[in-house]
Amino acid sequence: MEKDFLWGSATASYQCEGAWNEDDKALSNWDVYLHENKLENGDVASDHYHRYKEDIKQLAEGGQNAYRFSLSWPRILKDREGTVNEKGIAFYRDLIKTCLEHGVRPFVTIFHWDLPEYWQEVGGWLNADVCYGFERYCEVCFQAFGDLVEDWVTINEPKYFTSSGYLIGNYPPGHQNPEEFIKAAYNVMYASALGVRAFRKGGYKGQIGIVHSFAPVNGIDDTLKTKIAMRYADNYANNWVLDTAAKGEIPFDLLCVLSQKYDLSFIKEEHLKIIKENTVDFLGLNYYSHILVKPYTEGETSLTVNNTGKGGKNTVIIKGWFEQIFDLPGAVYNEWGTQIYPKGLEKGLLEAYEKYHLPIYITENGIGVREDVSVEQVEDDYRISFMNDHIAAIFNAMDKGVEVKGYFAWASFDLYSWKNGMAKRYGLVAVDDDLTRRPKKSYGWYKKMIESDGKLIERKTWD
Ligand code: BGP
Repeated sequence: MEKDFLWGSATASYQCEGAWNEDDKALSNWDVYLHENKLENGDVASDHYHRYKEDIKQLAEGGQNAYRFSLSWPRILKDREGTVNEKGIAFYRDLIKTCLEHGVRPFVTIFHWDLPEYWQEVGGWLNADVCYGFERYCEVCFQAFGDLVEDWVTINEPKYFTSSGYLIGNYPPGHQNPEEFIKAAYNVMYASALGVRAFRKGGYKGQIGIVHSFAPVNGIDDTLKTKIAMRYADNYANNWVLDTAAKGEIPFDLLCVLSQKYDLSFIKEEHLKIIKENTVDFLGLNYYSHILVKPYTEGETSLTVNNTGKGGKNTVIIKGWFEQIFDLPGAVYNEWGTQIYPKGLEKGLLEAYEKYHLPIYITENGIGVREDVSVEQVEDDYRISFMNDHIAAIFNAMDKGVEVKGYFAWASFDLYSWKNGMAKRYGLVAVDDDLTRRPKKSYGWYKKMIESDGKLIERKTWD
């Protein structure tokens, strides 16, 4: 492996920090949404806010040389005017310094979904003012941490949180409105470009990228009809984020189709110019699964998500565009209906690199499982085999020339899974109900694998 290859793991502020109302933190949209709906929340989560030193030490002892985490916007800025909360800055500076003291590279996501409620109140991502609020927030982060951090991510998974919040309706603000989804999605990509512009203008050291919920698209056959369905699915799932961030171009065929049905007058020439001029340095790809599609047959658009882990698949049918399909012979799923499909990662990496020619980090990869964490050690052989096979897929892609520069397991330790709560565990380290940390078997395996410089990976090929 290259000497500077990053082997790490990842978390996100809302999912692990807790301390939701401490040290002058403002409310986030997730605080309010989960409280109002009386749902399991991240008030305490993994209590990382108070235990980050222990967590980072453990991560370093696990042989990892990078930690991907996110900054909480409402912890850093108190209001829409952008008043800085010095306590928030002090917290993250200390967290970052702790990383550096342990030889761990801080890989910082500026926004991982916890929007300040003061922005949600005025329309959230439907209000273009939020884009400029985000720009200001980025400037504050670069100024406060730019001397210590060299790897920046503007936004985590634009596709996933905007479709969940504005189309499917299972994330805040809980709307189901295609027009809103399109507008929010556009504003998020514009905001990301403004963040990149602020980084370049300030002349900060290092690199800046975006993280995408990468869902490579496969088709059931090679017919033209299926290929058209695949293009629709790719535009829906991937291209509007990746093309826009990497090439500075919103897919033109997507705009053509959308403009027939929706008013796109919120798209302004001056924004497009900023998007074009401020593309990213690298792509962060979160990989959980692929999507298999067939041509659209009948029925209304329908999107379902399994947030219970009790049966049911995450299904997308978009009227006139495509239908996602499941249950081909031999397919294996986790309890939340996500197919386990490492082959999709190899193929997806080849496709993404061919299209964008940018360095790639796998910024998340992992498996969510119900686990009894009261035991001395969780024997998570399924996680070891999941990670082995996905890393093998990455190695295959690298052998074929794809420039992958790092891998982050999701997650560093157990944390709150959006809408699934603590029932769906991803950590390399178990976090018990009393918040005690106990490394799982996978933590030790990952350490040995990193120490072996990847040689411990059992290599695989797929037909
Ligand atoms: C990604 C998010 C993460 C994380 C992960 C697992 O989409 O970036 O924040 O939650 O998915 O998803 P979930 O917790 O819904 O199973």
